[in-house]
Amino acid sequence: MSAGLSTGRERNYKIKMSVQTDISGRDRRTHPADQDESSLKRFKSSSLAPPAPPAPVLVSKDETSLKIRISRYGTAPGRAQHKTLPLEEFSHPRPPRPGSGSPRLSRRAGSLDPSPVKPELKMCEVKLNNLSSVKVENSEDDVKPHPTPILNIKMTGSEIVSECERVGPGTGEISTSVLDEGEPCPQPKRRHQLPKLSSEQLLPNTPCVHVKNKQEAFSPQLLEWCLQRPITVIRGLPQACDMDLSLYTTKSLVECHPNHPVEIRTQMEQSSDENWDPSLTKEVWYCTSSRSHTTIAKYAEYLTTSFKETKEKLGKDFSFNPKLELKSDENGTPIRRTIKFGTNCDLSDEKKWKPQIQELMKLPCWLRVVSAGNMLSHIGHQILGMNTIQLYMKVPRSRTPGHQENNNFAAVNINIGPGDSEWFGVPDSYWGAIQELCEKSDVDYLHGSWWPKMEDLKEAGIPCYRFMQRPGEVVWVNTGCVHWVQASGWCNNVAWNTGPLTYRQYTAAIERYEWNKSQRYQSIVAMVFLTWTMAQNIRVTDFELFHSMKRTMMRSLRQTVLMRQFAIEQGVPIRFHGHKPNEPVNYCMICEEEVFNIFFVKGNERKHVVHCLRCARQVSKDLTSWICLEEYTLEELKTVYDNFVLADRTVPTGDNPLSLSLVNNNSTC
Ligand SMILES: O=C(O)CCC(=O)C(=O)O
Ligand SMILES: [Fe+2]
Ligand SMILES: [Zn+2]
Repeated sequence: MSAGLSTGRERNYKIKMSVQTDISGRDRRTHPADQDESSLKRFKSSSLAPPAPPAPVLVSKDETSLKIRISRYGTAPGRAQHKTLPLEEFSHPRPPRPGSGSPRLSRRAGSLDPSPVKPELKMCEVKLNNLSSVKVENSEDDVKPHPTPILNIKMTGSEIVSECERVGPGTGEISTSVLDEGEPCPQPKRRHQLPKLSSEQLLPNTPCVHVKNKQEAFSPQLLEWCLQRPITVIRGLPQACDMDLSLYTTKSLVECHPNHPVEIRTQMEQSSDENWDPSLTKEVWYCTSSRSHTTIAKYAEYLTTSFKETKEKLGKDFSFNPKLELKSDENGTPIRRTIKFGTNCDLSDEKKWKPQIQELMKLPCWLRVVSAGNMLSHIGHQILGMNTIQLYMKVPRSRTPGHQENNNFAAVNINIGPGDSEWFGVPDSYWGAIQELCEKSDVDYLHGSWWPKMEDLKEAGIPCYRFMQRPGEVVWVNTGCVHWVQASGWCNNVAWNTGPLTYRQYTAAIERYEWNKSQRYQSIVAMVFLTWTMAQNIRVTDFELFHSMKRTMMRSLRQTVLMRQFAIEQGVPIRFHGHKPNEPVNYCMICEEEVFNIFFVKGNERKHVVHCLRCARQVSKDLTSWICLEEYTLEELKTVYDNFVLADRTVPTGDNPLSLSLVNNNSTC
């Protein structure tokens, strides 16, 4: 399976990383591209299943069969993003509550010069949520709960199967949680559960690293630095890696594929310190925008017009980051224009965007779109914008509302220029506090689009990094960091996600996976499927990561046995469906939860609509007229489960200073 996979070896140069913010005198060095053997163009997906017999037509919500990086504007993720929505689509603001959210009529000057990046570095403590117990899986009937199998990860696959068969599925309410038995879904931390911060700590200096040469770029210290901080600006990286960023300029993109589609968000032009409601009478958290579509060439025309107009208007005061004139009418109501943001432009097609994709291979492997040490490279299919490149084309004031990445994965973003982008970032541990504020501000944290008000954050004691990303600068968004971005000038940005093979990243993704289920929000990264494929591809030396992955697999094996058994008890036929390599993951059409291995379709329908057991039972409790489909045999799953063992740290695996888990060379299946 893992032919061609090699150890994710990092070069262990003994250098001291220089840390500074001065970018003057940045020179272009011409080092040859450093080929890292751990980087692969494409990983094969799971070979768990043998070739499948002719399969029925499966219908899932995502007709493109591709998961899509979340659109930041309140469209549910994973849905086709090529439909035009009605104008003035409000992004899930909560219905107003009586007496709440008194309109703020004060118009503030709206600072045009956001806080500059301070030259000093500040160590930032990254805290993981200590998740409190709240939710207990509820049972529909008021009867004595059916006993649960007593399992632990030291048991063999066969022992787990026997124990599950011994206990049986009971009434069919089978937990799909991948957490420990009875462990409640992790709840977001409220602000009062976190320590008080000084006013200095509320506006911390942004971690910033200046990479001066290739050695520094490829040093393990740079990775270590980034993994230890919520967000980092990396300066000088494209130059150090001899990258040609002109491949991503509007001019080059138009020359390559003028008719390539771009999603447009029509927004109100406003300063990054304000967020007006559409009537411009009060400042709010929810963001309003409407969606439409165009092509790269047409957006480029719009960009050119916007650029020329500003140049004419500003004359000698023109800059690539033009100041916004904060005008208001005779009643004091602000006057704001509308602008168009070219967003979520998909550069995944390897034939179409070969030079653009290849150029990014010059980056250190942990920053690449595809690499052996990136969890998202093991899923075996494309998740648009996550394990493929996404392009943003911006005019001044284009806005990406607040969010965490799908399933809390990390992100890499390069500003191509010529203008700057202004970033705001809040450490992962405060996401619950932001969610609390979203709620107070009548907008849904997960489903809605929102732009936090700095004053509200300060008042709530939420720390926020604020900085400029200049052309050629890379922003590393670490696991779970909440962020929002506004262009100060005309600029393009390219971005993608990565999943460093660490316990922290894995558990953050799993916790969000469970939280998403509790919020009926689709997890774009199918964590159960990913865990099974990673178990085949990766040698895990970190005990905590191993333990968590093994637990996910154990829980998933448990579900398979109990669901199968329930189907058998109900007289439901079980058919082997298989899962072809590189085939995307199935999601329940109703609740949008990942269905790994076992799912249900109506026997009498020509097009088979994927249902999870819970949703199938909602249609008929005893599963009358349903068919159970299975993607892997129990034998296959047991083998993968048993073969996944904690790898020996003492076995030489190349330089791995951070004890990141390494990619397996062995073929296990
Ligand atoms: O450049 C932008 O506006 C998008 C930023 C973002 O959210 C990301 O790259 O993760
Ligand atoms: Fe993002
Ligand atoms: Zn369902």
